[in-house]
Amino acid sequence: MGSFAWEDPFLLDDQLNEDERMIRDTAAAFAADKLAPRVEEAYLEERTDPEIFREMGESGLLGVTIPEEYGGVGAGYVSYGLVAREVERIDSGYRSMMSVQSSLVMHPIFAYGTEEQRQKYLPKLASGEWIGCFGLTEPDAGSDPGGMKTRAEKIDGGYRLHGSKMWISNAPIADVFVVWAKSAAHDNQIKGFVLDKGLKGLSAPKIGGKLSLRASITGEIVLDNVEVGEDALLPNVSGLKGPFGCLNRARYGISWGVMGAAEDCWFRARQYGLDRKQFNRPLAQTQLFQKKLADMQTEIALGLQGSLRLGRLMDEGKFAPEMISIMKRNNCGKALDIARMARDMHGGNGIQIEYQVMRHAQNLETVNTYEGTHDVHALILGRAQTGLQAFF
Ligand code: TGC
Ligand code: FAD
Repeated sequence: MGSFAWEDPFLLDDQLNEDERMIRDTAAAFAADKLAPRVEEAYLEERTDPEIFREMGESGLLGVTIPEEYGGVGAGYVSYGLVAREVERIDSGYRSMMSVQSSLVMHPIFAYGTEEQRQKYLPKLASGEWIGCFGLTEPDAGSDPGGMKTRAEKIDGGYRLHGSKMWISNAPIADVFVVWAKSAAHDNQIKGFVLDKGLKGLSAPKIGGKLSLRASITGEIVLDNVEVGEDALLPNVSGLKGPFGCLNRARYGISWGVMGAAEDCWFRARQYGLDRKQFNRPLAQTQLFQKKLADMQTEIALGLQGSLRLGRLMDEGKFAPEMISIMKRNNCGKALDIARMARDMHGGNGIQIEYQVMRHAQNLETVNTYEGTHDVHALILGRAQTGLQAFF
């Protein structure tokens, strides 16, 4: 019989190889040294320090799955997930910055771009010298990105883009914009374009007033007849499977990331319950408190095992998008429940920034919504098992 490690019930650590543990430890050290000291002020002031991208790049946290010849780490999807977990242990906004750069900007350039595009963009995105963003959502096309209105019109030597994107992570500080538009020259199919900051007609105003994900800057992308050369087109993909191929990877990373945020809430709630006494005994010595801790432990242990299995399948090239929907949906929903519970278990202190749990809970509201809402992933799974389309 083995012993029981309460904080790692199924011995996740034992299921990782040496390289994965090393990448995980690097990410954990980075998160503790560079992110944790900044997060309270960043959240309160709604401020994003672009320098974080450079620091992440230096520590090898950007483009984990991108081959080394393009500046990436050349590691697998389990490693990528472990990085997301450590970064989101501090704040979902920081993980958002990282996963947009890696999965939503570097991945499409690597998977759908030309060799020239790879050479031009990937090393600078990997080092964090350039910051990237991904524009799919529009004011009138969120869960239904196929309803986008942004258009690319063919002109001499290139394209003219017109439209607007909404809720775009990193956009106001981005150097590189991956945007998706319906292209008249390609049967009105959705095509990806890579735009450089500074193009005439391209702007990215900040969206202020967010009560969630405040450490990660969000903006619009306005495309006012932006003219680009042929070299801006990502030639090797057409249709929604282009953006979804990127979202598969980001959603998978989120499934790990939210477990990091949930673990932080669980550990803090446990410690708070051990330290605080009411009715002459620690809160942690009450049955209700222990039940909540047991629920947190159970959901996190199961969620991590699910993400690990999915990561192994991704590394073997055997994943299906529906597997990702199961893990993105369930882990986000459970993490949100856990963070709200931890807030409650901290009593009045739970609303204070220094106890961290309410910040996580507020962030997880966004994470439960972006990259496919909780309900949209249910519809993807419902369709897969009934064969019936219930979106419309
Ligand atoms: P549907 O008919 O299902 O599919 C259209 C085409 O796309 C293909 N496809 C996929 N390919 C690869 N992976 C996937 N996961 C795929 N899902 C669909 C599909 O095979 C088909 O290809 P083809 O060749 O036959 O044309 O499309 P639909 O219009 O019915 O879609 C419905 C639905 C709900 C599944 C989809 O639209 C959806 O997932 N909506 C959610 C939207 C979403 O996730 N938006 C995310 C925006 S980006 C973001 O939030 C970034 S936040 C990042 C951060 O800050 O961390
Ligand atoms: P809607 O689609 O209008 O959904 C509203 C509600 O209706 C939800 O509860 C939804 O589940 C429900 N609903 C929708 N359709 C159905 C249906 N058929 N049946 C039943 N219920 C339904 N997008 C990007 O492209 N790039 C980014 O970098 C990015 N970053 C983001 C950062 C933040 C902070 C936020 C908040 C969002 C970000 N998004 C980004 C956008 C995000 O992906 C969308 O918000 C999300 O896909 C939901 O779209 P929506 O907001 O238009 O909601």
